[in-house]
Amino acid sequence: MDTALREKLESIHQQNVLRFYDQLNSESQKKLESQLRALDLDHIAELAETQVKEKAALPLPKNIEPAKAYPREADAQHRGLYHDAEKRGHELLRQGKIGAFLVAGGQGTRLGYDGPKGEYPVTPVKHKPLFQVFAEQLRAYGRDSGKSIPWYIMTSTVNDAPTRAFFKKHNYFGYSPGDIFFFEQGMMPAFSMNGEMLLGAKDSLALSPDGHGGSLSALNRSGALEDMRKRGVEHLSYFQVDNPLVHTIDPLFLGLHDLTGSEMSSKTIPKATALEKVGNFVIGDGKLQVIEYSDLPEQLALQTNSDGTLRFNAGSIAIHAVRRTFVERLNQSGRLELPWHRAEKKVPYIDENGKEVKPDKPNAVKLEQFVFDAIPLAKNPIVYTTDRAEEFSPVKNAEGVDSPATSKRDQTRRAARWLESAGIEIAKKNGEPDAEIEISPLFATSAPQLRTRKLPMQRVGSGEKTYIEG
Ligand code: UD2
Repeated sequence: MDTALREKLESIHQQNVLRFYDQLNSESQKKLESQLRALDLDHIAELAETQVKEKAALPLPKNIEPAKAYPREADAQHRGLYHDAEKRGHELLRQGKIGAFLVAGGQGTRLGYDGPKGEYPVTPVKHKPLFQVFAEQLRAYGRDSGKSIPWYIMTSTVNDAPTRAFFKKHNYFGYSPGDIFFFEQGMMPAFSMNGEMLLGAKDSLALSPDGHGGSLSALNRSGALEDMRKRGVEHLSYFQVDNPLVHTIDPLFLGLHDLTGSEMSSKTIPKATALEKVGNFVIGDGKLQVIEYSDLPEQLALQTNSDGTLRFNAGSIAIHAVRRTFVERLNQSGRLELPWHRAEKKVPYIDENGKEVKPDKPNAVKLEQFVFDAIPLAKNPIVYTTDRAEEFSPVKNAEGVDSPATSKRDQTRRAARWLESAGIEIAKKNGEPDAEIEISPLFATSAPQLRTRKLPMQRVGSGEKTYIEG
């Protein structure tokens, strides 16, 4: 080990991570060294003091008001703007100025799936994995605009190799491999409660992904931003891996984002319940921002308007449009200045005697950055309302709400609605489609597009499993 690194660790009181260094073979020594070199150690020292030892709660804005959002459908006031925005969105696509950005650093653990979450089979009839749903949608949008869409996919250290192998095994789901740019997100060490970095093994820090906010620095570090510049990509259409209903590309939303000069735009839906586990769009001390469900004071979350609707009703579904020059600006200083969210967790570690400890209560602090914390730093950020039934049904839990079962139900419901809008009759039971229905994104990416297609049937009967191929 070079003395400079050792001295640096000593100077920031983190030399304990080298406790077993001299016993390690040279490969293991290199591994630990490269993990340490990947960290900004001055920053680690600062975070250990300010975020770990001190239980610094994120300061909430003093004045919290509901945020205003653009309506889903254009009213008289917005008709002209929405018309221009949709046109602009299509133009941006034709000119190759839109890239897709999937953050897929997460694993399917909560679903009982031991692998990248994007591999999880999610559709009701063909059981397509999440990655395939997104790939086919993006292929369809690229085909329709005559310009293929560069696709940036953020993985994490644990799932990068499996994710790449999965895409390769499936021939990139028909995507051109040259248009997919995989890159890894940053990792953060877990800290003991007294601020020391923990070892997960004698030759490894206890590392975990640095949150989806880290995607904004990983874009820069990985060369993805450079790739965007070369290709002339001006905006990223950002989405998360767990929502198969997402419209990965939405010309109206992207056009609105561009025409309003917004640096970061977001989609919102009315919340299902006051305490639903989604972030809340608010105006905090005059600035648009998201306050996570766990941070919004309950008494605010429960407030209602005189007509009984929720006062804070704008839920965040983690769909954004982000201007490339904004991401460049955020990275200018060399450090992404987003707040760190602190969580106390049970993290297995190697103690001073070299024994592995599996704690039964939280023993460590993990720090993550959240992508939506960039919104208050953006110029002219806007929020646009979408429809839950059309665009949000994530798979997060093995059972119950936001599970594979509810998501499949919602995918079938949406497909049934699209077909009904084209005059197809759907068998119903208690008001619900009595069938499982799946429409390939290559056949149609929206109800209006579906209505332009020649449909292979007149009706969907009881108990049928219907797949409409693209
Ligand atoms: C997120 C939002 C919540 C709401 C909800 C909508 C946060 C903190 N909360 O809740 O406000 O919008 O989504 O579904 O975001 N990911 C990475 N790297 C990481 C961490 C996460 O790639 O280091 C990805 C992960 O693969 C997934 C997404 O980010 O695609 C969501 O992460 P999560 O499951 O931790 O967020 P969740 O469901 O608590």
